[in-house]
Amino acid sequence: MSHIQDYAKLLDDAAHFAHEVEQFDTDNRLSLDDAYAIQAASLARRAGRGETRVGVKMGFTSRAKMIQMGLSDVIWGRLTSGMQVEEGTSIDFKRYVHPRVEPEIAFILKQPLEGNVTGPQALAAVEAIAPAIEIIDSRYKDFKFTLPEVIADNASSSGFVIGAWHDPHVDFSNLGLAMTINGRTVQVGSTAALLGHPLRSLVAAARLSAAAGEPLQAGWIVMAGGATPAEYIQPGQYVSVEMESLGRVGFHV
Ligand code: OOG
Ligand code: MG
Repeated sequence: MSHIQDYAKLLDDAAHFAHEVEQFDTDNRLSLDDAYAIQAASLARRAGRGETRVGVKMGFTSRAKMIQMGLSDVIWGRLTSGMQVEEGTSIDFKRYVHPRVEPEIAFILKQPLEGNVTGPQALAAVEAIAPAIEIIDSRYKDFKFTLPEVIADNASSSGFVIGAWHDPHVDFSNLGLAMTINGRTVQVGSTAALLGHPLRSLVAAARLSAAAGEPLQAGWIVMAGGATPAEYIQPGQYVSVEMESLGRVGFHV
């Protein structure tokens, strides 16, 4: 058990003080259960610093992300209050190791959502949807990791930026989107990249969170996953994502 706490401290310190760490499981000794236990223990340390739980992020829900990172299992991580970046504001680059951004769609729930639910049941629990940007920042050197390692590192979660909330009763199965950096389009895609329909990512979040004993709560945010490959960012940049029907969200670096 103690190595769980040791890895949790290693990764939490790396995130807190923005330094990179070496991979520690290249020989695949950690099970997925161990990896999620490290994630939970590392998040408990954040809670100890006053951060509160605000939701869940899904990872590797698009082929584009699976191919970019060379991993193909859907993973999840925990979102806290300390990770939320207000739309339109600036992040301090020094607080990150080597941040990347990716276009996502966010859900906010009006009801708890737990276990094996259908798409319509999931939709009925959604208060609103919004265009979003995830700032991922793997704590591992060169952004390279195995599946258990990235899970232990809270699925690279670092920040999330959410645009204006919209009524979820629009067809958001296949909305075109573009991510721009300093006005230059760097990625284009569609919400359909997320398991064929972003609602499937929410269905998976409901199942995986309940299985971990932390079912999705009313008021929680679910980030559905990157729809395109992620892009590195640099100081001085303005990053924005524009999504068909849902508008634009952005922030400064
Ligand atoms: C892992 C996190 C994946 C997504 O949206 O697919 C993720 C990583 O790519 O570092 O956030
Ligand atoms: Mg993501």
